[in-house]
Amino acid sequence: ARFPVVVVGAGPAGLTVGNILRAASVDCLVLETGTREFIEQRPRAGVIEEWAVRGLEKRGLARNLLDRAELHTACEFRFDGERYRFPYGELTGSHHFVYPQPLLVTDLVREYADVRGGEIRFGVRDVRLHDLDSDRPSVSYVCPDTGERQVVRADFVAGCDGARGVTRASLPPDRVRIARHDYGIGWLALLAEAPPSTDCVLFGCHARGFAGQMPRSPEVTRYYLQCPPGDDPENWPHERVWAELRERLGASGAPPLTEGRLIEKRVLDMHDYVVEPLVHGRLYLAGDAAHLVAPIAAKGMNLALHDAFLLGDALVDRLTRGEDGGLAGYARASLRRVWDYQEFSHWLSEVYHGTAAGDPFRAGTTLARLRRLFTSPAAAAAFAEQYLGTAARY
Ligand code: RFL
Repeated sequence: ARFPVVVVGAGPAGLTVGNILRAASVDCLVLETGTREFIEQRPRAGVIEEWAVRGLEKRGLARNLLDRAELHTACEFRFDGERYRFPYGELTGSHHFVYPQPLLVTDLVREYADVRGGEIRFGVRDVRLHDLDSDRPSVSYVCPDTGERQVVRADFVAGCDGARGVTRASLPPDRVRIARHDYGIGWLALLAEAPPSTDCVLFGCHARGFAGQMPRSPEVTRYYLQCPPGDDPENWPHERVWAELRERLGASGAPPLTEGRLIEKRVLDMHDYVVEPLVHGRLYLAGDAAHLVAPIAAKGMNLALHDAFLLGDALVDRLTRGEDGGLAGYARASLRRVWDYQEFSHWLSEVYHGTAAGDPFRAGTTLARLRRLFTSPAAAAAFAEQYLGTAARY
């Protein structure tokens, strides 16, 4: 078999690339290790920036999202026992959309496979990339039904297989630089079967550690609790989780937290990485395969969509009109936003975690950084721009 493009991975990045290609009648094949049911239910992100929604809308991929997403125009910081609402919508005229990632993935799979007639193979095993340096690369995989290895030839391979995929590992080690940052911090990521306690995102900056609330839907709310890296989720029974959330998100005048059954409990070791170059021969990396940003500022899926818009459009230009400019500029255009978001996450990490570092000096500077957001209009405007990703140019 031969396809102009083989896309490895059916997450937000891979499915968006696939949809852009199919809209231009470019044939492609998406390979995915998970089943359709699995990827349509895997809970993860929820916050999508307005420019990313407009990018999806422009490509006919935001119908359900625009019908169903909630709009967020403010977040709330809690520190020193007080609540501080940050109305970024008023400051910028821009807002966040909250739409759970599994719903977006479901929409993208349906549109790609059922509407635009794209091919996708689920449950593939042991994916390998071959001859990336040549103009005839190929991808092989073991077929789940027959157990046989299939080979697919391609003109281009899009590596969209996330943080644990194989495409990044196919780059020759002497030709890549992986810039990595470890925060030395864990986050217990929780999903509670409960409505949000407050209608907006909450950031609790507390001496006992960070706590966050991110509304996902009227029925499900995400919470985070800072914990030691590598901590065992079993150390966090229901009572301990809710006692710690109450303590760290406590503030005068705050409504009590709405408790509910915890339906997901995982420990994330907070780290970031950026792979450079993003391109090797005919392989183009996109999304978490290329760069991971810890969920500190809810940026990961937004960056995956940004890459997918750039790469999808560039592949269409190349394959339908022979224009190479988009592919040639892909890595540079992607990485500008990536590094900007990495820097912001780094900055915000100190706001979240500085008061719990056990160092009175860091606690002092962290509180100064927090207070500045609520006393300096210039600092507030800069924060809002970065939080929403609205800078005109990267
Ligand atoms: P994905 O979504 O991981 O998709 C990759 C797909 O590739 C498949 N795969 C393979 N397929 C073929 N062959 C292989 N060898 C393969 N290996 C893996 C996988 O099964 C999967 O289907 O990557 P993509 O498309 O780059 O999208 C990235 C986003 O998913 C990620 O950045 C976000 O989830 C990050 N993130 C958040 N981002 C936001 O923008 N806003 C948020 O609010 C937000 N919250 C979060 C998050 C990530 C979290 N976790 C789990 C780390 C909250 C959490 C808890």
